[in-house]
Amino acid sequence: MSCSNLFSAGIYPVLDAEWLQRHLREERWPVHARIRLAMDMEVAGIGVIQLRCKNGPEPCRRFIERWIPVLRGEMDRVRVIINDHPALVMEWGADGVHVGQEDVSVAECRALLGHERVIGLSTHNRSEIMDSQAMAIDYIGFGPIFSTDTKPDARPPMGLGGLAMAVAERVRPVVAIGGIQPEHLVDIAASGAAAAAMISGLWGGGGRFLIGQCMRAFALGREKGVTFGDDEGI
Ligand code: 3NM
Repeated sequence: MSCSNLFSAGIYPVLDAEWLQRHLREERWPVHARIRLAMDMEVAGIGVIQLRCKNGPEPCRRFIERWIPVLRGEMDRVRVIINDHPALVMEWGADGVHVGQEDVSVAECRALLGHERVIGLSTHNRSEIMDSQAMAIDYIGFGPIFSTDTKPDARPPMGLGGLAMAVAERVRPVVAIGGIQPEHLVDIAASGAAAAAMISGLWGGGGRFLIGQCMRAFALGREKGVTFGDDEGI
């Protein structure tokens, strides 16, 4: 499928079941708290959201059950991507899947999902990026850019230099991930990444949802990137 509009907002929020439960007790939120979050993302113009759940089949099912109806109810055009589980994408009528290097293969995902749905693939170095060239994917995740506590088995950080390399390969739109905080977004965007995928960095003190602030910073970085002559990055 085409990625146009998918990353127009620059921020790719990842709602991670484990992180949200550990830090914000998401499983206890009243439904209106989820509705409020979805409305904030809709108003901001978010085009794609990932539901990420590494907790096993039953907790994942409940997490998806809590979120998909709310996202569908409150958001008109958003694409909902589910991490790791192409079968759940079909079951819930979601819009795509994001897989890692060791997960279900892209070929299997594409066979199950058909050509209209989105497939994203995590990459961590040039060789994985080059290998992804022949795959039927719509975007690559690239990271971790910075060190992160969210993914205990994350690889060593690649930094902004690594991100510049990933963008320069021009294989697919690059979504930067890993340790990204609001203050990094100007540089991430200026480097030509199509978007920043964020888990912990979306949340400020007291559980404040920082989507507007993040999007403004990304937009500023895009302008800066264009100013410095790198207007073809996305
Ligand atoms: N994937 P945070 S890093 C899910 O490098 C994930 O592929 C990574 O969480 C990769 O925004 C990461 O809180 C964690 O750092 C992202």
